[in-house]
Amino acid sequence: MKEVIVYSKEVCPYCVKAKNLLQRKGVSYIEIKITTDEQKEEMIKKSGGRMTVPQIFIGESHVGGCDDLYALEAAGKLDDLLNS
Ligand SMILES: N[C@@H](CCC(=O)N[C@@H](CS)C(=O)NCC(=O)O)C(=O)O
Repeated sequence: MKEVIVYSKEVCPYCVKAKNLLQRKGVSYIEIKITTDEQKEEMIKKSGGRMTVPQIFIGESHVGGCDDLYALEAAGKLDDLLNS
């Protein structure tokens, strides 16, 4: 399975929802809790300018936020992305 990275913040319902889906699927992930401007800038740069959390990366792919993650799952594409 590819490496999964979730940029999050301490108080963030969308982060909780996204992590819940990953946990339900048994996917382990690295969580980067943003506490510094440097971490936020890193996330914005890596995500092509997205300002909200969560931002989720699977391998080299930028998935996007929570809604994007659930959309991939609904389309039946998340497992392929995780395992390909
Ligand atoms: N549609 C986005 C919504 C994300 C969102 O609104 N996240 C909130 C936190 S739960 C946020 O980043 N607010 C701005 C901020 O905290 O700087 C998604 O599905 O990820």
